[in-house]
Amino acid sequence: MSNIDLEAKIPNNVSLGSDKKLQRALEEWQPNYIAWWKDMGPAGFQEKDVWLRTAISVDAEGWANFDYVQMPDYRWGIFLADPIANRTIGFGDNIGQPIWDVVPGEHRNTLRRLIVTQGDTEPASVEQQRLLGLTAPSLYDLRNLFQVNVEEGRHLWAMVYLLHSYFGRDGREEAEELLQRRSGNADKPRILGAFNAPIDNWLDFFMFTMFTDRDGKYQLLALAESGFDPLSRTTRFMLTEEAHHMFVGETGVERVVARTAELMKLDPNGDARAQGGIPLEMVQKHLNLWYTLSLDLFGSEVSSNAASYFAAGLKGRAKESTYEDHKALDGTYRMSLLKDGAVTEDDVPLRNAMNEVLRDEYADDCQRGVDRWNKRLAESEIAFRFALPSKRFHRHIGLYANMPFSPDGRLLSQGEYDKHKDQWIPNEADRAYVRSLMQPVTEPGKIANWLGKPKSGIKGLPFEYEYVRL
Ligand code: BYC
Repeated sequence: MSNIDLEAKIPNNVSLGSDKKLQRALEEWQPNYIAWWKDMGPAGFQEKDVWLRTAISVDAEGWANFDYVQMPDYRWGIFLADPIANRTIGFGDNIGQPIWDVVPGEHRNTLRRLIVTQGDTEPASVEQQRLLGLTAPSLYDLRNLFQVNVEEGRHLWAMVYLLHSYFGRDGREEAEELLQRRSGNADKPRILGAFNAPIDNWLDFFMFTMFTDRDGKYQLLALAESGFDPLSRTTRFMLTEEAHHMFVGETGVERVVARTAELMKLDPNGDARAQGGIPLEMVQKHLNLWYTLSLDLFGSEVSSNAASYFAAGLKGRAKESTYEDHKALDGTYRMSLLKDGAVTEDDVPLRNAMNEVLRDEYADDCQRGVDRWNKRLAESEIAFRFALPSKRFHRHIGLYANMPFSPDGRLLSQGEYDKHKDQWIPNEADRAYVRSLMQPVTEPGKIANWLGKPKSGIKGLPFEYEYVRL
């Protein structure tokens, strides 16, 4: 069990105190991070007491402490999961060899790039969600938003620790740049597409935490397999925190659905909108948007990058140990491809298909969430059912990028696609309507009309608890 230093300027279990140079470098980055947080973190609530959990160890039991804290004082720490004794590289050409405790020279650039890409998403999401607190539907939701935000901040710390520790001056420069790019800024955008899309309402926030954080889960699972052990250990612990983020998303949408179902029952014409709710068709459009933006985050269907990450032992499959063949040299993976403008099924060499393998596991996981929402509808005796759109619909990366596919996966003419797009993806009028519902509710125990209450509060506390002291 690693030593935990909670009193240090930067709480950590990586013996930071014994490496003065590294400690100094991170302590120099710290005020820049705080300045970024104050500038780009949650607007309007920095001086409020928020009932937050803070990671204080990596024990499966009791790794977190819950208390009121003002966000700029949050104890962002560096925590790596405990090492696994005698761990060896679990896949690719170097299978069976000892894991790396330092960065192998030949993989330095690739690893840095993977770590920077991962790191970039964390502050990006905080920036995207910056204004949401001002329209929170309840104190419970407000607190959950801030919980997600501070933990994305900690995940940035996790990646910055790796950059500072293992990549010298380049790493320190990258760490600075992680604080310079801005979500949605045309001149200095965040690296990946979905992290530049606006999140200006709570339905998008719930969809983001359902679908985009779930991409995070799968990318982190794949990186947790890495032969570069510090990356593996840090991502393993990040996954512990990530679970709550997806909970916020999945139950958030479920509560929208439950409330819409109630309002439909209340209305003489079964019209949720007439009662100030979000119609199910509109929820489906937001689902379409965030699911497809998140599909893009897995990269191209056929990817030589993915093949070389796998070959080198840098990035595996999620839960690599559940597969039989860890070399993936002979296998193939069946996927839909485009040939002469038509969709066909074909076999792709397995290593080149690793992005698609991960994307398919992700899609199955998303489907389980959608099934739970549909169960809610069935219980309410409502005929509507949600569906994940085709993986070809509304894509911006890979084989199907910018091609006019319908949600059920048919290739349309551009004209036909443009004619229907407003029925599939939130249009301006939809956005204006959803925004009009976003009125803050800040009294303990109260909730906005468009959203259902959660089954319980946080950590055994009631929903009525004063999660944020205003
Ligand atoms: N947007 O072979 P390709 C999270 C680029 S979320 C823009 O297709 P590859 C979180 C690609 O970089 C998880 N560009 O892709 C969630 C490449 O560029 P170059 C984040 C994209 O390399 C919520 C080119 O296209 N973690 O943690 O196999 C809140 C062709 O490359 C995109 C990671 O992503 C895109 N969507 O895979 C907070 C893990 N996709 O070389 C946090 C680290 C591809 O031509 N990243 N490109 O300049 C990776 O493993 C890989 O970089 C990717 C791409 C999976 C993203």
